[in-house]
Amino acid sequence: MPGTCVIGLQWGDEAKGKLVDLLANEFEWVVRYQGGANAGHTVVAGDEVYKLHHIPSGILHPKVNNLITPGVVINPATLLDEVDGLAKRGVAVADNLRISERAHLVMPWHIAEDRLINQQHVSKESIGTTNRGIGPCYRDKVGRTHAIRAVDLIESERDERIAEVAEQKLKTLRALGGTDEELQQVAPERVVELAAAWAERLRPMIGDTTYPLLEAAEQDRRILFEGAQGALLDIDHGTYPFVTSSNSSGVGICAGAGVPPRWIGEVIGVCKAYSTRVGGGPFPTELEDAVGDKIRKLGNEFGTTTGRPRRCGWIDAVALRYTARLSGATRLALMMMDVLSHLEEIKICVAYELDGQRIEQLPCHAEKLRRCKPIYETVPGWMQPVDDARQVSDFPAGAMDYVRRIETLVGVPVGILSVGPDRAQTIFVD
Ligand code: 2SA
Ligand code: MG
Repeated sequence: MPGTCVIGLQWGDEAKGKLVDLLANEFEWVVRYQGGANAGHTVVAGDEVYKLHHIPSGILHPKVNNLITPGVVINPATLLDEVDGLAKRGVAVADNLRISERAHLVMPWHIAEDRLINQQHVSKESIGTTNRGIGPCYRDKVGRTHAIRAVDLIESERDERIAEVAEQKLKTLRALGGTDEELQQVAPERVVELAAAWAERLRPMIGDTTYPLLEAAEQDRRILFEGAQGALLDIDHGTYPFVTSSNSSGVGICAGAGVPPRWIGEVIGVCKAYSTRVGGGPFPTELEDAVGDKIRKLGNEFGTTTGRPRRCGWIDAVALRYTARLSGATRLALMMMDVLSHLEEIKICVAYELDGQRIEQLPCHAEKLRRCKPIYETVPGWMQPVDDARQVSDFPAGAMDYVRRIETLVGVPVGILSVGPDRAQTIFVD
């Protein structure tokens, strides 16, 4: 089967970028198929740290063809910054990156709308978006009237189309109470000019990705699909409304990439050995105490895109069992095992208590999930560093007991363990 996917099973930041970079060598194609510049994939190669938002993590491997397919929303300015940043460090981008002409563009008004709407609360709390214009861009895509796609940048009626939408958006932003600066940012003449500059640089990269990808799949070429965010943030299946605006669980691959399900074989479900969440929304196993602070510090749990401190807590097997099944995970990758080495006691959430009843399934309603109290199993910490581990036999028994317990609770075998950011700090489990 040609297709392998890397999917986050929690609320994002599971270290998917590291894994994709590590696996990319074995693939001819690496595909980003949903989300946008809200993603922040950190890849460490030797002494170099790369923070990628749009560009597939396969870009660091010169032989890999990288695709950004129709389901992604692209901020052209951010994408170009990323291209330039990589070029400065000797990573050539132009030849091995193709952007789908069907992909929608995040325009300056989307960023302003995101900020203005994000201040409002849904069910007592703000979603806490990344303010990258993601929700407003996907909303316009589905609404169809005000959307701009990559193809529009390179078509002859570009200026008219953009000016027309900008006029409409000016009215919207005024009504939402946009600042003078925000209104200036979306002035039609300004955006028309910006778009012309983007078009000139992006034209060689914009094209069809669907036929080449279908051909690659039909010819049994190896394709790696790189998920962004995590399954609990899936617009249809996550902790709605505290989610992102795309299908970030395994079910999103086909629609976002434009490949039928028959070509997807392996799904690597990536999760941390604990949980984190950034932004608002229920988080049953959250630790608002010194242990949470310790995990944040040891795991350097701060947003790659926004620098926000991430909320930290224990691993949640109820949520993981759900997202692993939903995403069709065939293997788990358990990341950041090194962080738990410093904890005397470790807890695993095995079920929830909701209104006095034990439940083992994730409730759909955010308010219900907020009322869920985790039922924990407590295990002793192994209190021994594991960052030098290179094979399973290097792990202390307590660490492997923890791994085995997680795989039993989730119902999927652990195939990969990670003990640090470096490529070498990855252990493949037989
Ligand atoms: P948005 O901006 O509309 O997608 O926000 C909606 C919710 O989705 C969450 N979200 C994320 N959660 C974790 N990591 C993400 N990417 C960045 C990273 C985040 C950062 O890799 O660190 O730098 O802050 C990501 N993207 C979206 C978001 O927090 C909202 O809860
Ligand atoms: Mg991230």
